[in-house]
Amino acid sequence: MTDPTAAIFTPEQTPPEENHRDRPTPEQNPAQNPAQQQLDRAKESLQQTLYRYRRQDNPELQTALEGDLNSIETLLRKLERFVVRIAVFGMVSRGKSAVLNGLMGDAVLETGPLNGVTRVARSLEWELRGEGDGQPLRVELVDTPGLDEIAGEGRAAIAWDVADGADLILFVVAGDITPVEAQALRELRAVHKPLILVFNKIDLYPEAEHGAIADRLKALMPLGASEERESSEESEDNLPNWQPTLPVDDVVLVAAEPAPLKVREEWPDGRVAYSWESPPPDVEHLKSAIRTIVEREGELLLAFNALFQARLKERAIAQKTTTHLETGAENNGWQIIQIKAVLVTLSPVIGLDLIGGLIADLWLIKKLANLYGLPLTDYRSWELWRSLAVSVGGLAIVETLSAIAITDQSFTISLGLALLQGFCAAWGSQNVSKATRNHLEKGCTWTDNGSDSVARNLLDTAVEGTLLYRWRSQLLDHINQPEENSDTTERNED
Ligand SMILES: Nc1nc2c(ncn2[C@@H]2O[C@H](COP(=O)(O)OP(=O)(O)OP(=O)(O)O)[C@@H](O)[C@H]2O)c(=O)[nH]1
Ligand SMILES: [Mg+2]
Repeated sequence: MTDPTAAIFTPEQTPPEENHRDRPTPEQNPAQNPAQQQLDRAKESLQQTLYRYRRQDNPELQTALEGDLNSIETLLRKLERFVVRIAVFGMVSRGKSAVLNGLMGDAVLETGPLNGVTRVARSLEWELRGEGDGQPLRVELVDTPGLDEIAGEGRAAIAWDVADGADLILFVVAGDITPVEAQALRELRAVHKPLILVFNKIDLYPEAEHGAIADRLKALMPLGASEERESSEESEDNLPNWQPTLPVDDVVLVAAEPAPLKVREEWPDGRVAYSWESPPPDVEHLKSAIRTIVEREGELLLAFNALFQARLKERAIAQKTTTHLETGAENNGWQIIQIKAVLVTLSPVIGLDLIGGLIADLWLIKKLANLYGLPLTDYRSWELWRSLAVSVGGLAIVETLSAIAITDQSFTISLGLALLQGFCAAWGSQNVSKATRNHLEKGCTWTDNGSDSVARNLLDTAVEGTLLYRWRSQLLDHINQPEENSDTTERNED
C-alpha cells in the first residue's frame, strides 16, 4: 500500500527535500538536545531497515517487498524534512476546511454550507512561527472529507490511512458530540495519535456560555488529560456511569468562519444602508495549542510516529520474506532434521544423542536465520528456548524409556525403539523450526537499533507534562504485546 498522504501532494505542492530547520548534524553539534538525538536514532533505525532488506539479491522477493520498503523510505524522508503532519477529521459541514483556512490565514480550501464540499483528502504546507524566537516550524495540514460523507469501507480506509500518517489529529465538532462522533473519536484513538477536540462555530453561542461549553467538554476528557481534571480529587472510576470519557488530549473553542454580521451604516446625509461583514477567524487558541505541541515535542512525536508505522511495515516485510523463502528454507531445514534423525536412530549412546540433537537444533536455528536473512534477537527468546527444551527433553524421555525396555534384546523391539527415537528427534526439530520462523517474524523489530527498541527508548525519555509522557504506558503496552495488535498489522497490510 502506498503512503496515502504522499499521493495527496500535487507536483507543485511537493515540499522541497532540504531540512527546513537547518539544524546542525550530530557530528557538528555533540551537545544537541535529547529530542534531536532521538530523531536521529529513529532515522538511523529506518536507514538500517532499508539497508538490510534492500541488500538481499532475490529479485522476486525484492519486488514483493518494494511497497513496504518505499513506505519506510517515505517515513525516513518525512523525518529528514522535519514536517509535522496534522490531519483534520469530523463529520460533514462541521467546518474542517474552514478551520484549516483559519490556521493558514487564507481561504485556500473550499468551504460551503452543503454537505460534502471536500471530496478527497488534500494537504497543505503551513509555516507556523515559533513562540520565542519566531523560528518557522514546518507543518503539513491535511484536510479530509466528512467521515459520514465517504461511503462505507472506502471512508474507513481513507480515514485510517490519513490518521496513520498523521502526527497530531484535530477532530472538529460544532455542537453537542453525537454518538457517531464519540464512536469515531474512540476509533481514531486506536491509531495512538495525540488528538485535539476543536469545537467550531462558537460564534453561534452567546459569549457568556463559552466557559460552560469548554468546562463541559473538558469534563469528558480522561483523567490526566486536562489540568482541571488533574487537580481534582475525582478518579476516573468515580465518574458516573452515564458520563463516558472521550479520548482527547485537549479541547479548544474556535470560530473559523464566523457568520457575517449585519452592519448598519448611517451617512451624514441621513441615508441608512445595511451591509454584511465577515468577522475575522478566531483560531488563536488552536494555533497556540498546536505551536506548544510542535515546539515542545515535535521531534519526539515525529520520531515516535515514524517508528510506530515502520514497525508494522517491518513485520509485514518479515512475514512476506518467510512466506516467499519458505520452500527453500524448509528443504534446507529438512536436510538438517533428516541428518539428526538418522544419527539418533543409529547411535546407541544416550548422551551422544542428546548433545548431537541439541547441536543439530542450534544449527537449524542459525541456518534458518541466515536463509531468511532476518536478525536473531532476544525478543521473547524464551519461546525459542522452550521449543529447544521440548526437543531435547522429549528425546531424553524416549531414550530413557527405550533403555529400560530394551533389556530383552529382541532385534525387532530394538529396531522399533531406535526408529521411535529417530521420529522423536525429527518431531522436536520440526517444532524448533516452526518456533524459529515465528521468532524471526516477530523479533525483527527488536534488534538494538530496531524500531521497537528505539521507540521504547524514546518513550523512556519523554518528560512529564508532554503528550507522549501521558500516553507512555499505553504505548509501551502496545509495543510490548505485538501479537495482540494483529488487527492494526492487518489493516496496514491491506
Ligand atoms: N457560523 C459559523 N459558520 C461556520 C464556521 N466555520 C465554518 N462555518 C460554515 O460551515 C459550513 C461548512 O464549512 P466547511 O469548512 O465547508 O465544513 P467541512 O467540515 O469542511 O465540510 P465538508 O467538506 O462538506 O465535510 C460553511 O458554510 C461555513 O461557512 C464558524 O466558525 N461559524
Ligand atoms: Mg471540507
